[in-house]
Amino acid sequence: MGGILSYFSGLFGSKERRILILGLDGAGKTTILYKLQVGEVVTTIPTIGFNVETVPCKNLKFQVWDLGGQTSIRPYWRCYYSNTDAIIYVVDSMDRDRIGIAKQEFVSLLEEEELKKAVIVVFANKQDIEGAMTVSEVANSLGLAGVKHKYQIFKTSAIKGWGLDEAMEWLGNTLTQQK
Ligand SMILES: Nc1nc2c(ncn2[C@@H]2O[C@H](COP(=O)(O)OP(=O)(O)O)[C@@H](O)[C@H]2O)c(=O)[nH]1
Ligand SMILES: [Mg+2]
Repeated sequence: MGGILSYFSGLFGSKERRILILGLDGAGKTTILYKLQVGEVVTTIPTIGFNVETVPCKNLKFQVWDLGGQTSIRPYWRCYYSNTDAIIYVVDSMDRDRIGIAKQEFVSLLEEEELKKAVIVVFANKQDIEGAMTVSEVANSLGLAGVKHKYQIFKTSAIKGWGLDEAMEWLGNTLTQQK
């Protein structure tokens, strides 16, 4: 087992943690999952028909799927919400056209009863691209200032690996301090 695995589980303590990585399609979620190198990514398609990527990494369990689009499958997302410790919400900082939809999806996540206690980490992703929205533009577009959950936003580039370790460290610290 590589050092990265122990690095991650070290950050999060011994308690089991469930982390959802969510955002619109194309935001960079799958790229982040591979970049974090937490383990083997297994893609399953629940009968209802949306892809869920799962990576179990010792005491950590990452689950990833795309938000937006088909409204008929939404109710099934709830099956995955219980006992979620954190949500990593990934935003494509270049996608100005869909930032409004990204916000709507974000707001509905935060309204979910089962996610009330989840810590929120926003990744303003694709910061390596010139002309991308800044972190504060992304924060404003999502209405982050009004969020009741514990949250933090990070500037990331999944491709370059920028900001990922910093964000995971913050999350690890925040979760271990909580309980
Ligand atoms: N330039 C750049 N491209 C990225 C970044 N993250 C993801 N991408 C690209 O964006 C596209 C969608 O990424 P993917 O991880 O499949 O998004 P997902 O649908 O959220 O899983 C791919 O072509 C990625 O290579 C980033 O930080 N910078
Ligand atoms: Mg993907």
